[in-house]
Amino acid sequence: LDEAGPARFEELIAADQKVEPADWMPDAYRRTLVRQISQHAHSEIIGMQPEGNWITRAPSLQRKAILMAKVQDEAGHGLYLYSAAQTLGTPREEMYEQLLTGKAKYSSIFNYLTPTWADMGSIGWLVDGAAICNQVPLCRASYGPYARAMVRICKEESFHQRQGFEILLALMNGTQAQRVMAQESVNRWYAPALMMFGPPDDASPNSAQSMAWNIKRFSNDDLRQRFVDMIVPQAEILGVTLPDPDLRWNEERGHWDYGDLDWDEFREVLAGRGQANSIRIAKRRRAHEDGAWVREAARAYAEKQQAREKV
Ligand code: FAQ
Repeated sequence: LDEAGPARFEELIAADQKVEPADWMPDAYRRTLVRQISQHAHSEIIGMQPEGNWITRAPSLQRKAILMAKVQDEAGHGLYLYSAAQTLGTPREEMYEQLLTGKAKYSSIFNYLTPTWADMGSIGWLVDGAAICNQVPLCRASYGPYARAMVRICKEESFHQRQGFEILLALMNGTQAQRVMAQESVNRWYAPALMMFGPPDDASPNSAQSMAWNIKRFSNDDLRQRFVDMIVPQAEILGVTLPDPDLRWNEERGHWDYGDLDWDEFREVLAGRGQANSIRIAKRRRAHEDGAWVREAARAYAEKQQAREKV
């Protein structure tokens, strides 16, 4: 038993320093981190599907190469995040199991369908844009392995956002039909992207404790506001209209006011009744089963190496 552990933990948090895997930490801190980091990893892995849907149909060789690189980055993000979560003592197999059986959550946003090419633009611009707003502060999260993983992830997300913006810009500079396609897509992705930040602060049960532990640095609503303030001028440059009649500059607050979001829709998606929940999980299960031989081969190889080292 590490008697100095609890006091040392409090000191680290008070001094805004990093907690490392071998340090003592409260069970609830460990559980919160495993929950958040594993859900984040699952989001990256499931998040490959909406865009993976367009790799074979990208409109040019260059667009296809860029999209493939982006989807591969998402796989990489998922893998570093599973590694970060494993340092807290939860085996990767257990996290996979939670995802495949529907016990673990992943971001609501990946349960929306991607019927048009413009959706690749909207995902990059709005979904990666929201991801960056949410994740840049996580580079300062108190748990060292999570914070460090976030640094590289955020750099890659910035490239992802720019490529999405550029897809929409090309469409908005294209034909009338392309402009209509871009606007229609932004109409579908705007509100779900705002919901990515989670429930409003007064309905966010985890925020207060996560902020006290320096895991979250800003509340869900503060980050959502930051995102709205960021995308309004970008929408102007693109020439798209954000589908919110209540969007207006508030001189007093120095921020953009925005309309209420449909939190019933959010709850429905979290309950598994979004457009694509069952498609996403079925596809993930199939991919996991198809990959069984790779895991077996890797295990057999590791055992062989270990046996050799013993000789
Ligand atoms: N979807 O008390 P809070 C990406 C759950 S970006 C589903 O406020 P918390 C990049 C929440 O888990 C997307 N569930 O919770 C990419 C909790 O349930 P629980 C992933 C949500 O944790 C781009 C309950 O509601 N990013 O993948 C959502 O303090 C393009 C109550 O909520 C991250 O995961 C939601 N939107 O705050 C990839 C970032 N919101 O667990 C491919 C890290 C809330 O108690 C393509 N995570 N819930 O059963 C976070 O920053 C936080 O976990 C929040 C939620 C802010 C998401």
